[in-house]
Amino acid sequence: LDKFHGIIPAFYACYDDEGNISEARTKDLGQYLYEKGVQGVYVGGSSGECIYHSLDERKAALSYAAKHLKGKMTLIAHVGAPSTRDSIALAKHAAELGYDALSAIPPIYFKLPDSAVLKYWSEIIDATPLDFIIYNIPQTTGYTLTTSLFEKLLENKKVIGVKNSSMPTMDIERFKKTGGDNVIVFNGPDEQFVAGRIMGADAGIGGTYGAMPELFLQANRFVQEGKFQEARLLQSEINDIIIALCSLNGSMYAGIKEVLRRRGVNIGSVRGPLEGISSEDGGRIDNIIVMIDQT
Ligand code: HMN
Repeated sequence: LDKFHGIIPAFYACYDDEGNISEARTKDLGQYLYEKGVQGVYVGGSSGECIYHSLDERKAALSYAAKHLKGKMTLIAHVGAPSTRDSIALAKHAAELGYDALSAIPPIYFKLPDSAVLKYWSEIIDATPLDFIIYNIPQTTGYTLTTSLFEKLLENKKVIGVKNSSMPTMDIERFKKTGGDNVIVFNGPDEQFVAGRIMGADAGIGGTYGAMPELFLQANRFVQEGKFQEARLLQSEINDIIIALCSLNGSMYAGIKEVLRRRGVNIGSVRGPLEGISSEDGGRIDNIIVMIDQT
């Protein structure tokens, strides 16, 4: 499972100037992250704006990322979709492209019982030979993974871990305790990356890593070296930056994309209903870049 250990940015949706998924810009973002030295990418998740894409667009996003990053880093495909059928189609596509693992949120919109959630994940897992990472993100899906369902899922050897985006770091501790050394637990909330690592997360997948990969790589090194005071202080600086990104008029992702654009990586803006940046955001983004560069 070593290939999953480290900093794994959630890959952003890369659009051309007309708002279509862009292969050229996917390549640019991939190259940027590769040069920063990240362990892998998580493609087509929340930060990939998957929820706003057609099935064909999602397939294209997975294809472009694989085409330009396969062999360079670990590739995780998020394939969760409203229907099991679409999720399976995405899973098969990702397997053909050579992804290292699949991942999926639980079913969304209708509140379904654990039996349906288990069936949904199991059917995705059975559709390909790939390993599977459960995605627990209660604040957006309304569904909370329990340790007992987690245990049941782990009976399937293809289930290698969980990306936990719930806020209590205790959830990370519980999942790690339940799965032990055979599973990999990913920290989801970037605001508590350091805490998550200390509570048992082996690695991190995050939506703000792309804006400041060097800072998360450094925080991870501090934790590995047992330099917890340094790690805590760096996390505090990171949190100032995340709060500034979340305080823009535009959506956080629009802000991150503007940061990237000013760093020479243009991946377009965001798709509605996410809001683009406003004119007032310009100066705030100047500040955010100073914060990132001075940390
Ligand atoms: C993804 O699926 O693309 C992200 O990795 C999800 C990730 O856990 C993010 N959570 C949400 O978007 C709700 C966080 O990285 C989040 O962006 C960050 O903690 C800032 O709030």
